[in-house]
Amino acid sequence: MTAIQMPDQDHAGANVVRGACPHDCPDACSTLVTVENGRATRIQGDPDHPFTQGFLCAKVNRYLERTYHRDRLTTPLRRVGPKGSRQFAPASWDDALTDISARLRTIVAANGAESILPYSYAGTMGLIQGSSMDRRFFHAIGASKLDRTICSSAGSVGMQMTVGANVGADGEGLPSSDLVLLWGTNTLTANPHLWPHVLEAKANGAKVIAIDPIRTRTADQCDEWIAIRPGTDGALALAMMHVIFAEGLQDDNYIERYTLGADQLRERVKEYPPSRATQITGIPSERIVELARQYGRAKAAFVRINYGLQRHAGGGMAVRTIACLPAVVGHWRRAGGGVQLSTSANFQFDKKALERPDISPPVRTINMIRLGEALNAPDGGVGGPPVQALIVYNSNPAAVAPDRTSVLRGLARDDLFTVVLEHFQTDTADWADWILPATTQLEHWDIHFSYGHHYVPLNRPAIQPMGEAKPNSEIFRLLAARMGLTDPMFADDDLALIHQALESPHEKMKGVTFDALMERGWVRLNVPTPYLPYVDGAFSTPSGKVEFYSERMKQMGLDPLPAFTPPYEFPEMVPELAARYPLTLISSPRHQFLNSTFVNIDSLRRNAEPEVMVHPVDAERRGISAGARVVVRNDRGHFSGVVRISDAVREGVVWAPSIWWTKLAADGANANDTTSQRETDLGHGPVFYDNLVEVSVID
Ligand SMILES: Nc1nc2c(c(=O)[nH]1)N[C@H]1C(S)=C(S)[C@@H](COP(=O)(O)OP(=O)(O)OC[C@H]3O[C@@H](n4cnc5c(=O)[nH]c(N)nc54)[C@H](O)[C@@H]3O)O[C@H]1N2
Ligand SMILES: Nc1nc2c(c(=O)[nH]1)N[C@H]1C(S)=C(S)[C@@H](COP(=O)(O)OP(=O)(O)OC[C@H]3O[C@@H](n4cnc5c(=O)[nH]c(N)nc54)[C@H](O)[C@@H]3O)O[C@H]1N2
Ligand SMILES: [Mo]
Repeated sequence: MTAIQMPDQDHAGANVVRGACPHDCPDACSTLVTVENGRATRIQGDPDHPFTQGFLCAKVNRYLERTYHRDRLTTPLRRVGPKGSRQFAPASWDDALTDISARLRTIVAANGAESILPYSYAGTMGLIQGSSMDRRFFHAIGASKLDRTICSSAGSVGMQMTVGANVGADGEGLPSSDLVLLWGTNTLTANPHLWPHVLEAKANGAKVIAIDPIRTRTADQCDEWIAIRPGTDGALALAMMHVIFAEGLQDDNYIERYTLGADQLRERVKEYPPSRATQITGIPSERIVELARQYGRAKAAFVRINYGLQRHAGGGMAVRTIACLPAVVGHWRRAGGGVQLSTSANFQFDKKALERPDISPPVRTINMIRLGEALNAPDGGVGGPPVQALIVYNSNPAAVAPDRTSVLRGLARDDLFTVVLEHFQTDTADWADWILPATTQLEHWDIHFSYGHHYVPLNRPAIQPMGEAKPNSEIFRLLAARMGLTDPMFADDDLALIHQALESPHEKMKGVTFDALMERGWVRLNVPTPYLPYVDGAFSTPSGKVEFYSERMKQMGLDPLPAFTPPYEFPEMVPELAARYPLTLISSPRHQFLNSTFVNIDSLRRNAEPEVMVHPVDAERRGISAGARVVVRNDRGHFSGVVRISDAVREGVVWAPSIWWTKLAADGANANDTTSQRETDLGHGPVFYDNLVEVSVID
């Protein structure tokens, strides 16, 4: 089993340990942790890392406060009161493992192993603590599989349909860019290490424009804010292409050589003159024309889309449509040009060796955003046995999953056996039968990828585990042994797993070796700086070209050409619903939180209450005054907050900075009490921001 191997001193005199930020963020920072007498005393960004550039974000600057928090879980806890009563008693690991493995065996015997559901996401993005021994364990016992769709699947598939993979432009090319569109992304909050590169572009003369229904802190820093209606980005991109083709601003040579379906695209965009897009997007027609000209005349426009804009019914199509733009104008040819949704598909670790999908029998797959349905339907929602055991790690579904009412009804089932691996007693842990204490990034090994740059980070443990906490990998190793799994793959320790992940024949992984990672803490993938993935085509679509026309989309029964797909809850499409619930709720991250992580950190929550930002016109119509307590509701549920009245939201839009721990909110609810389990057009993703509500003052 894995003993924590403490690292040697990295720097003469000071015990500084090289690590990696584990959180779900494109920046995947490299860190330096100072350790004195076995205690971590400082964490900082690696000054030598070209993307981290020596600074950390508001949240991870508090990582030590989080690690040494008074509420850290330090022993296994067994439920001793009724479900959800939050009554637990400490127990030994031996008792915990004995009871959990016995319960799982009984459940398998009664209903088959598919009645066990793993539930995890990106509490840590580490490959070892996130997707290695856990996957082997669930594959070996034959548990149901989980489709991990909650964040990025709509956009990822959108990129795959157009350019072939979720591989986009390199942020380090930004200094060469002459126009930057921050499109549906709150860079300063969600991707702050891109910002220095944006500033370089700006210093070199680029205009920086934010396209967002909210004037976020990022939009505030841009040259311009374009206040688009939520869920309408596809229409804007189509109208831009309309103008570009109409005015001859396209790059015919690039189109000819590297794209498929240009004639059909030209025909399609004729259907989207700026006047039509104005009706859909709410952006004045002149502004759309001007934006198209700015884009068409630029030499290397950098379009940063992130995941915010794809959380609507047509999220996949919107990303696919925007991803057509750089091919139309040929900007993929130049540093600083192109679209970036992600860089993740460049990281070609040997995931099959880590996860061993080959040992899984054919089993059903459950979509994680439909957890409510999965727990409540007698057949898990997809056919087969009911879900009888839920094993949660790296996720807090009672706060983050859509349609919370339904999720909670499921978690409250007396006949559901729930195990939660956690650092803290989260909203989800409250419903557990067993809570198992997990280590944090300072206490275990890991290796990471990034979805915003091209460097592989290694994380070395800096301190001993707190109390009896164990790494996820170790907990699954121990469970595997108790379940009678004797194959040597269940004994691989974390360092062995890291080595296996690095055994990749892929060209981009050349030079990414364990020794190099140990020495520097991070290694750039084997790609040039900046990396121009499509400078001479080489798209990984079936045709090898940018697919304006997609046969695969057609086969899925979808429009093979870019189009505007309205939100499910687009007011003009659902007038009766909109009469009752006229406002669109966006519940994107609060600056100081990382999804629901850090909400329990005093210095980050600062006694704040959940807030609801409302436009002055909408506030006046409802007689809402600043500071009032309001309830936000629809037919799915409600939550409350304190009102801020501001024209930083578009009229018709409300913003509830998220994702609150419900037990730290006065009413025990959060924005996901109002969100739905519906799926996006591509990738079966969530539609968190496709959500009509009404806001009213609480008397
Ligand atoms: N501080 C902090 N950083 C984070 C996170 C966090 O919780 N906190 N979460 C991390 C995770 S998991 C992710 S996936 C990324 C997400 O990173 P982003 O995608 O940047 O984050 P979001 O805040 O979800 O969405 C960004 C913006 O999209 C806008 N938006 C919503 N709907 C639309 C639309 O239809 N069109 C347009 N144009 N804009 C729209 C929102 O108003 C918001 O300002 O950030 C990561 N980084
Ligand atoms: N309304 C609304 N809902 C949303 C979103 C939104 O914008 N609005 N955003 C969505 C998005 S983009 C995402 S990615 C999801 C995020 O959903 P989750 O991936 O569930 O993210 P977190 O809420 O941060 O919860 C992660 C949990 O993992 C735990 N954890 C961290 N490291 C470890 C570890 O090493 N071991 C174990 N056992 N546990 C660990 C943390 O303590 C934390 O409680 O939420 C989604 N939900
Ligand atoms: Mo996410």
